[in-house]
Amino acid sequence: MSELTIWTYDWVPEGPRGFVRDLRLRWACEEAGLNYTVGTVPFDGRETNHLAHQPFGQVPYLQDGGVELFESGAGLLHLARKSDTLMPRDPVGEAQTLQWTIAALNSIEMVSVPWWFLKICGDDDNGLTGWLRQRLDHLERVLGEREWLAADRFTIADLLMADVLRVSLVRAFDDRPATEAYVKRVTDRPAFKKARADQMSHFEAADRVRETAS
Ligand SMILES: N[C@@H](CCC(=O)N[C@@H](CS)C(=O)NCC(=O)O)C(=O)O
Repeated sequence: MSELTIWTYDWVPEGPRGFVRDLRLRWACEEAGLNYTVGTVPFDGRETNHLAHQPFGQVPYLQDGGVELFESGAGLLHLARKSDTLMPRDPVGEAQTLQWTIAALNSIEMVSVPWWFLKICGDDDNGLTGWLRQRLDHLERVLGEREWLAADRFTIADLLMADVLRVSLVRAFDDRPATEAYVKRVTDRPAFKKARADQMSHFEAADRVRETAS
């Protein structure tokens, strides 16, 4: 079996820890029992130092033997081919997983990230608030009717949607009990807890290296 390497930064400031998107790939590997190692690229100079691997200077990217790919969503779909723990193999279950995986990225995160960014920049009631509210309200209705987004079971669509929704400002935006219960249900999974703890340890170890070097 080929060696999986999840690439992330060698260090990040405290704010994004626990949310850096390598966590999505770690989490999927943990769910599926796939062995992986973590590789690092320097955070300092990220704008230019690894553009050959990730054309926007971001992380994560994934290496699987001779295959290399960026975009956390693409990485999840790649991993899902390796294990039906991540995506069912029947055509209906697979189609549902694909559509909700894309929905997490292209219907929710596409609004939630710019909204969150404007909000932390101090633009509290920014022009995206109504748009995000509408998307989250629709999702609340869907999640009130089912436990999982696709195929009546956990899939990468839940992993991704819960990761998009667990951002504290998004979570605190109005009261949506079904969404809150869903985020809790998905992030209560041991694989998420392990992936998050491992990411925190990775950056804490980097703090110690920096302290020794300075
Ligand atoms: N659409 C990309 C987004 C990647 C992304 O936003 N990565 C963040 C870390 S979670 C990053 O590298 N930020 C540093 C930067 O943009 O300079 C994906 O899902 O992989």
